[in-house]
Amino acid sequence: MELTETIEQIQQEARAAVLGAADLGALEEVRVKYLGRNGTLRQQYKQLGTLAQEDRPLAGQALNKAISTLERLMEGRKSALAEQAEQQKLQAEALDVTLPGRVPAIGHQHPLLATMEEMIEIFLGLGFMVAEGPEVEDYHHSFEALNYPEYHPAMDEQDTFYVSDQVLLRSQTSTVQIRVMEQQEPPVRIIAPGRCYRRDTVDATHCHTFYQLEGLLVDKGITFADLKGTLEIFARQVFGDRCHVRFRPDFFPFTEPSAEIALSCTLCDGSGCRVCSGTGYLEVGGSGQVDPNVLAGVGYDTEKYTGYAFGVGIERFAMLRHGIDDIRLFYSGDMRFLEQF
Ligand code: 2NM
Repeated sequence: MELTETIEQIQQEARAAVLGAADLGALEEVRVKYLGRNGTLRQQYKQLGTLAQEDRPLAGQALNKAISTLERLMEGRKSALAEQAEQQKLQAEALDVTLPGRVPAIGHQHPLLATMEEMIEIFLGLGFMVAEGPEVEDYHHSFEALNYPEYHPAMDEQDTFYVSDQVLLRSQTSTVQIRVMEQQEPPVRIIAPGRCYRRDTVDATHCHTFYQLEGLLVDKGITFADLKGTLEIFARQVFGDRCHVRFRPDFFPFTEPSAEIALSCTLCDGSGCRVCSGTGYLEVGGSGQVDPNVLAGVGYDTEKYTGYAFGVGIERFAMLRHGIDDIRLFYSGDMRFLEQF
């Protein structure tokens, strides 16, 4: 075969290989194979010597041309493949900036705690201070100091959750108020908000664990009228000016006289509805003049000082405030419920 034909053949073959190279790596292999120092095409320079003197220039030119053509083709292919690789890389790293971001989950206050804080704020505004005490109490602060005679039937519903004979979970935050009175002389003007425990069968309105806010005021010349006025102001600040506070006689060992506290139903304005069972009123707690035995028990001079005390269930207020009909929802930990607040 003539050298020029061989060159032509190799060039065709190389051309196909260049165009068929799938990536830069394959193209480099093609380059080495044909244009490398020992590449098929460059090897042809050696053949030039075997030709007759007069045939060499033409064949040499053909070889030079074949090489430069192939080099140009190679350059073109190389930039096309580089461009393609760049595109693929960009595509792999593509970031869709229009995708919605991941919103971090931010917690918020539990509805019970929020209600408690609102109630606390109102009493702070009325000049009360917040007192705190242990949730695990002794028999003395739970019953004895609160004027419960030993084995009295009124202890029954609270006489539970014993840790030992003399230690139990507190059933009311009155225990906190006793502890404060033991520490200081009147005037005393405190509220004790917190968790309490009681013997109760769980249903839509009762739970063995619940939250209470109690208040205590002891000073010279304190009467039942002070209690009524204070609770009326409190109720109106929570539920608005139309809210009316009803007092009905009740019994507690630690107060005398004692009264049940009920608020006119804010949902039906007292005309009777499902929430207030048609009565127009909702019971929220108890109250009374502190029994002189309780004051004497902490060493106060009962000839000089009188006082009033009250206790309300925080769940009740939270249920009224949000229209919640089952107390168990508060303790369920159910995010579908909690996320609504
Ligand atoms: C209530 C109802 C009535 C109360 C009594 C006392 C204390 F410490 F003076 F004895 N603190 N809280 C009290 C009175 C609590 O809750 C239903």
